[in-house]
Amino acid sequence: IDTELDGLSRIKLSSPIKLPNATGYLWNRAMVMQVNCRGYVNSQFMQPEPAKYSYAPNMEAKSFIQPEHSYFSHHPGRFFYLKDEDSGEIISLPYEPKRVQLDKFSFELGNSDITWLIEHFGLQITIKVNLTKEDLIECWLFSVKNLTETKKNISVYPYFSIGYMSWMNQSATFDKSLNAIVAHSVTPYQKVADYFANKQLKDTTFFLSDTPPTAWHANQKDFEGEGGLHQPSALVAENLGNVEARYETPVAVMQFQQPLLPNEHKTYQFLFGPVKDTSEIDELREKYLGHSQRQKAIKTYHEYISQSEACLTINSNNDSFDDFVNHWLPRQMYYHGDVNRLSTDPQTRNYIQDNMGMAFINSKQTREAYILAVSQQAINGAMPEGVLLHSDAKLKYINQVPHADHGVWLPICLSVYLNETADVSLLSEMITFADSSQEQSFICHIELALDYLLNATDRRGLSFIEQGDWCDPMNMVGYKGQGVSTWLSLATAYALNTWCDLCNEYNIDINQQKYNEYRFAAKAINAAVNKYLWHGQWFARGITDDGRVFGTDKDLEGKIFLNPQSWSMLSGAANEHQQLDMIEAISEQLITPQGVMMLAPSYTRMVEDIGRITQKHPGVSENGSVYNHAAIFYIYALYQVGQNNLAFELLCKMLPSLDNAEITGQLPVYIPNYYRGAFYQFPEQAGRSSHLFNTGTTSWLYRCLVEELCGLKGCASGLRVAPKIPASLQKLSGQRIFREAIVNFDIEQTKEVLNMELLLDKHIITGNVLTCLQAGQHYQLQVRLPKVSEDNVQ
Ligand code: CEZ
Repeated sequence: IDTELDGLSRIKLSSPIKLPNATGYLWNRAMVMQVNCRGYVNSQFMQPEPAKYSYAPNMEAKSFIQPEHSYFSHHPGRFFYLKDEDSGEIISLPYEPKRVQLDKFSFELGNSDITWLIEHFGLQITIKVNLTKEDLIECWLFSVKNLTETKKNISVYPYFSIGYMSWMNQSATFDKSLNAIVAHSVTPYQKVADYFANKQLKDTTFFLSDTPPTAWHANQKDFEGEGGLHQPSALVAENLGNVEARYETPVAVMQFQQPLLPNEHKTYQFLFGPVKDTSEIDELREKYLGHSQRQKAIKTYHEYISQSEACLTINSNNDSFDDFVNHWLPRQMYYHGDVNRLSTDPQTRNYIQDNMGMAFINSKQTREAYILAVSQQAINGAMPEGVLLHSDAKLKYINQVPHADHGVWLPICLSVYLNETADVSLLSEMITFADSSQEQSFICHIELALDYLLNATDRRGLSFIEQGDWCDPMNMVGYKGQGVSTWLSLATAYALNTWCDLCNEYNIDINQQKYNEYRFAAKAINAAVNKYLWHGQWFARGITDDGRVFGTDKDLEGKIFLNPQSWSMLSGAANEHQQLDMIEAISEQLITPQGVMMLAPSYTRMVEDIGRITQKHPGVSENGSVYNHAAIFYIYALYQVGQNNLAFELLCKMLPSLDNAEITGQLPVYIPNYYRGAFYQFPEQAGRSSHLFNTGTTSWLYRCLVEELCGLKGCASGLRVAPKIPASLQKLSGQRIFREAIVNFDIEQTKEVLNMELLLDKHIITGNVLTCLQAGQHYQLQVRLPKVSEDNVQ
């Protein structure tokens, strides 16, 4: 494994065996593909609901992208069998399905391409894939060069899975005029109405080549024959048998017989994707086939992904940390903000948090998203379960279950938007409701959401949890209508305080009585949480429908939950003593080498007054993994209470790196939604990555880096400077783009000062707010900080 920094970094893996599940991902607004180092691919496109064009060999359930996705021998993939015609030996590239050890192997993840560089049989092979900016197409390049002194005779056989398309109708054959294998299907349905709706579906998958094949094969079973994928029978004969699939599982295989003189090389270009009809294949061929078309597409796609550049670049003298922060993290944050995890009804909390991250990249998009979100609020203040992104979209899966937390996110996340832009005009936008054409200001929408939350409380003033809060699968604590959530109560208090703080900072015109009411309510919630839920050293997680307090020392499993502790620091419920108690309990029970677990011990059996979370495998997802979204809340909270050393330590643990790759099993190109937890129960699996790059972690992590670690946070009058540098980091420099001003900064800890000193373009700044920054101008900021103590308590 090795990393190379060439402007934009490429992450390289030099073995297909060491990290067999390692993946990279590419996306555009219409599709996403996760590519495994061994050649397996998981891909889907939007039409507008997520759909497949390269299916598994069996009927697949439609679901969201799952963690710890497992690969199996007939898993969809893009493979290239390669026959040495002189010796008859066959291998498959990049590695599956034949699994022959290759002389040289390198799996390389770039910003906008995924590439393998391979050597075997004296041949040098490059396989590369990229997407396009907006079309539904995978663009592949296969090039092979003879490195030896003798002439070689080879056959290259791309094998692209099409899979089980439909039980009603599926077939595939070679279309000579297109030079493509074309597989047709009919999406199964029952209702007549669906016939009309399905008419627009892209039920055809095509695989097109720039070179006419020697022969082809489109029938998966027949191709394999008795040999199986390891020794496909169809490869025994000199040429493939040109076999169609007629209500048989399609596959796209072509054969290119090719002599190669010493040093000679040959390149093939392939296009693969879904279409509605063959005329679309023609259009795509025109647009993307050919050298110059390919170069153009690569460039525009690169430009698209490069829009992920965000507002911070750092240099901390740790290349892999910097590379992740400067490049891979914004890339992942942009993926979330720009395509909403490829769903048409993102959960409201995800939508709002993912768009918080967008405020660091392209704040206009955040603005539009927040307006759209409140336009789907009910006039009684309830925020929807999910935000519908187009007119035909419907609330599906998890969005049909009532969760009680959707109202808290807007005021909390809005503060990043305002800090980045100071755009108070958003607050006076007049916006209608899901169930009323009455127009109300954005301010009013926020207040309605807060009022709704305040009304959804029990006699103690604690928030009802219904069938879940931030924690989706905590669905049976309150399904009878009585159970309450500590976390949601605290999040409500925090949302109220955040809104009041924003009103002060940005001079928002809020009725004084309302303001007082909110401050009072936040205090009352904090008091109620202390009264009913503080148990010894930490806050319990909630009270069930039948009045059982859970998440305390009395429980054998699920004794301590992370979220209530983190959010009590945010809401102000925890005093300093409590904070220290909680931090100690967390470090004893929840900290692992990969970060902080979200609860412990993980549940090993169903608890019927808690719910589905307890049925998840211990250490997986919400049942006590290092759930990074929860971990980043804790880190953010630690920064708020001045625990800067600990916050940084945990933040570093969260980042994937080449150093911990053998434990996590993934490459450092994204934060996974979790690392396996249950550290004390199942230590052997602990630390494994979920390999799932959909996570609410990214925007909060970026927020921690910008606003807390670097301490370059916007406010009404400018850029407030208050770095929270840990003792372990002597110096930190970089660039912060703030309201279009370019601020190059150098932060340094030194014994020479007792208080922070700021120089802007060599002029001393009094106070810590840079009020004079102009868009388009460059500045040099020097920050000298007194030496930070190693002590965690600041
Ligand atoms: O989904 C996430 C949600 O997208 O789980 C988080 C929640 O805050 C996010 O909004 C914590 O519960 O069992 C389930 O339904 C799970 O809850 C998953 O759907 C979970 C997955 O990690 C999906 O990415």
